[in-house]
Amino acid sequence: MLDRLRRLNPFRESLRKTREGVFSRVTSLLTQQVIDDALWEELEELLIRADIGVDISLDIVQHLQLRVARDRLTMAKDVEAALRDELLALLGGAETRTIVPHDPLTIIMIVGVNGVGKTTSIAKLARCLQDQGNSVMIAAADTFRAAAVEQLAVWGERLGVTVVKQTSSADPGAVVYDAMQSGLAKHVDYLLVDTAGRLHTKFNLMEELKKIQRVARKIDPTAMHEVLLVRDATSGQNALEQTKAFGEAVRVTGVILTKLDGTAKGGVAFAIRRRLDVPIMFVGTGEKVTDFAPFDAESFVDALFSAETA
Ligand SMILES: Nc1nc2c(ncn2[C@@H]2O[C@H](COP(=O)(O)OP(=O)(O)OP(=O)(O)O)[C@@H](O)[C@H]2O)c(=O)[nH]1
Ligand SMILES: [Mg+2]
Repeated sequence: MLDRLRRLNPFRESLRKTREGVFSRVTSLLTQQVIDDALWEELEELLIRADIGVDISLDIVQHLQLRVARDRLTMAKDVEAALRDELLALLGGAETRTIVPHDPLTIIMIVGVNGVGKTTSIAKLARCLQDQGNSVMIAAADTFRAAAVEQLAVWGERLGVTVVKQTSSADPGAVVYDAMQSGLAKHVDYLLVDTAGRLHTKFNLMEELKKIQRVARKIDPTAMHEVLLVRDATSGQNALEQTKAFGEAVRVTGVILTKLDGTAKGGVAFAIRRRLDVPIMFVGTGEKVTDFAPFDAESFVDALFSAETA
């Protein structure tokens, strides 16, 4: 029974390190009887350790203090419930956002710095969309790294998805243009665009993203319908600047948070949400194509606190 319940929450296993490293301590801290300064200090420290960020952790503690005073809370377990509320609100509440299909072809561009898991996430997303009964095509617009097209071709074969490609060093905009024409001709539902990893500080590379978008708009002025920024959870607070820079170059509509399974700093999700002000839409929970889940704030917060219940 417990196993079944555990499986229901896709974040339970991937947040294990964050839960065991930090939030189990938060829970035991909040079972102490008195609510005093020492408790607040320790709570703040633990939240910072989970990589929620110093400013956000301070805000959370301040809100909790106000709430304790206002509602005359005396029981530590009430503080835990209030903390869960705070965390949920930081993630934008319980409402989830999914990809809205665009007729006749929904184009989703995947962007991010090097090695964060863009190509793997494309395969995972393709599979997820297929599972929902959609037809999918992939544009291999990472023409920069020699092995990138090959990597996608392997995934394409495995998933039964057509990968539109040109020679490496081809213009990524041209690849997308071709792929859009082909996708429209073949009446596919979704076109996923893989892009090269790029440092957010490299002006030309950020301009290239805008150019890909401009080319796509020649065929469909409403493109891109989604721009998903892939963020590696293990890179923590340091990488928040890149998150912001991508948002300034293209209209990022959502985040895919990868490698959540490899870190005790899963709290970075809260910092990303606040910094970028777009929802986290999917989470990568491992290297397998099935290790992928739509983001759900309630399950995420719940998995931070408890290993057992659904
Ligand atoms: N543990 C874990 N590994 C992941 C996850 N997502 C991707 N990876 C691994 O991260 C590595 C890089 O993944 P890629 O998909 O090639 O990353 P990329 O962003 O496309 O890389 P570039 O195209 O070189 O910028 C691979 O070894 C993946 O298996 C995840 O959610 N969890
Ligand atoms: Mg790649």
